Amino acid sequence: MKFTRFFALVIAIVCFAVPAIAAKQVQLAVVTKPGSAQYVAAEKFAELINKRSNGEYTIKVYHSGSLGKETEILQQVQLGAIQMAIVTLGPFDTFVPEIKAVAFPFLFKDFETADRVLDGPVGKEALDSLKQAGFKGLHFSENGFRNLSNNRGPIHSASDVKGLKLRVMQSTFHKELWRTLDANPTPMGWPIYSELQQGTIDGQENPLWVFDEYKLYEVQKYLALTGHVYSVHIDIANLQWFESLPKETQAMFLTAMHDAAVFQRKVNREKEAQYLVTLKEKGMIIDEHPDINSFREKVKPMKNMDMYKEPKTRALLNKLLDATK
Ligand code: EAX
Repeated sequence: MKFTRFFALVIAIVCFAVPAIAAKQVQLAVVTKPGSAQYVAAEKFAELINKRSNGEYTIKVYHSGSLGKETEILQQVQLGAIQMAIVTLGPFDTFVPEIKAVAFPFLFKDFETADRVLDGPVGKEALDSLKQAGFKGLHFSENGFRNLSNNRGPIHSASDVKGLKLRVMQSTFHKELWRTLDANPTPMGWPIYSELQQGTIDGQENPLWVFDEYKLYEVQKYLALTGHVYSVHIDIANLQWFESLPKETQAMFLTAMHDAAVFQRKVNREKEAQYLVTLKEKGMIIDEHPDINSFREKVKPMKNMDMYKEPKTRALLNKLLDATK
C-alpha cells in the first residue's frame, strides 16, 4: 500500500513537475492592477506566448505594484532582475531623454494618427532609442488621452490651472509641462488615491479608464476633457536577455506583443464612451469642451525649451511633428 502510494507520487511528480521545470518562465511587471490597460495587454501577451510556444515559455505577470512603482520596475528591467514590463512612457524620460518627444502635447490628433505614426518607422526609431538604456522596445500599447481633474474648481481654460497642486508622473517632461501651464506639479509614482483623498494634492491627470478602475471619481470632483497628451505604454524587455533568445523566439515575442497591443488598444477605445457615462453617474462635474486652444497656445513655447534642444530629442520631435501632419 505504502509502495503504491510512493509510486503514484513519483508518477505524479514526473508527469506534472517535468513540464513545469522545462517551461521557461519570464517575469513581466506592471504597476497597475488586473483590469487596467497595462494588465489587459500583459494578459493577452501571456496567453499568446503560452499558446504559440506550446508551453515552452510562460509569462508570469506581476501586478499592483508588487515589484514597485514604474521607475523601480524600469530599474529592475534595466538590471535584468526581471525580463519584461509594460510601463507608461512618462517615467522613461529620466532613462532616455529623447523618448519624451513622443509625449509632446497635442502631438496626435486622434487614435488613427497615433497608430499610423507609432507603428511606423518613426515609432520604431523611438523604440530603438531605448537601447541606450538597456531596454528592448517591443511595441507601444495604449494608456489613452490624458484629461485633467481636480477638487479646487472647474477648469475650462489654461488660465484656470494657475497654482493647482497637481500630481504628475515621475517624468522630466510632465513636470515641465505643468510648470509651463503655471500649475504646482509634484512628481509621484502610481497609485495616488490616498494623496487625493487627504488633499495633499488638488488634482491629477489621466485617461478615462483610470478614473473608473481606480475610483478616482470618489476623490475628484471636476474633470475637463483636455486630452493634452496621448499617453502610451511601452512594452519592453531587458535588451541583453532579449538578444540572447533564439532568433525565432525573438520574432515570436515581437509578433505576440504587436497582437496584444492591437487587441488592448481596441478594448481601451471601445470602453471610452462608457467610462464617460459612468463618471457622470458617479457625480463628477465634467467639462467636455474645455478651451483646448488656450492650452495649446500656452504650451507652444515648450518646443524651444532647453530640454528639446538636445540634438537627439530635437531630431525625434521634428520627425514626429512631420509624421503627424
Ligand atoms: O496607467 O502614473 C500614471 O499616471 C499612469 O498613467 C497610471 O499608472 C495609469
